[in-house]
Amino acid sequence: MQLNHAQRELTVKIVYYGPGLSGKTTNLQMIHQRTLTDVRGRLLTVETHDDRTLFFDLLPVFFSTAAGFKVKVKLFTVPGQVIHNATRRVVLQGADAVAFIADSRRAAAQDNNAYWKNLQENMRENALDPAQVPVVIQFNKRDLPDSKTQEEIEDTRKKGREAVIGAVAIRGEGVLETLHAVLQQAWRSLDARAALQKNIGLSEKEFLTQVFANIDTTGTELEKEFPPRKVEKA
Ligand SMILES: Nc1nc2c(ncn2[C@@H]2O[C@H](COP(=O)(O)OP(=O)(O)OP(=O)(O)O)[C@@H](O)[C@H]2O)c(=O)[nH]1
Ligand SMILES: [Mg+2]
Repeated sequence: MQLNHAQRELTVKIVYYGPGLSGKTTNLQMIHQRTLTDVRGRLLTVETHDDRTLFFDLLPVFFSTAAGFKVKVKLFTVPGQVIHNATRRVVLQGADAVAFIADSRRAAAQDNNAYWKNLQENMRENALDPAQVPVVIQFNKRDLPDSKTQEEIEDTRKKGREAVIGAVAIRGEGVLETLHAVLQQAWRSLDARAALQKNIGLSEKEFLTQVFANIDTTGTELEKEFPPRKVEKA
């Protein structure tokens, strides 16, 4: 988090983390597609020749609070390929919360576990306390054969303290739900540390409502709580 009182600006950083090809970039692309053009920044992507992220994807969303603070939400993804660990570590610096995108196929379990460990290591390398930085887990690619059953996902949810969300990111399913969960956790953690409500008058409800006022929630679980406005096509 960067809180600049003089400029009345708050920047919240969310990092999408996980193994190669788990669907991190796809999550950001889906969010970008559904975000109003006047508040969204560019989706910057650096791809290698085979479409995999070499550097990172960054998608900023902006709004102003009732109390006159400018809020920037920055969403980053890390490159999942094993050789890019140094880049993963750099991108993770200063993360306020993490969305861990796992591939829900059983065959991917080992990879998921390895990257979960890698996340903890890189948090420590960045002086982030894994116990302090909230993580939301998304089990993506639920459309593919051999993916975990709903029951197995429930089991994971019961075992850990993280929120767990099933998704089919290519169809946009579970994508905004994951974003909502990770932003809610981020707000709560920042409020505990920096008293956002007290210091800048930003409540959890205003934070989430402002973000999702700019995102088309049609057909998602968020539709009722954050009714979509008409979205102009980009
Ligand atoms: N079947 C299926 N394919 C998906 C889903 N989500 C993403 N994909 C595909 O999986 C491939 C990898 O997706 P990316 O979003 O590029 O994965 P990534 O995690 O950003 O990969 P790296 O940047 O290399 O770490 C692409 O071909 C996507 O279209 C899904 O829910 N189901
Ligand atoms: Mg990527």
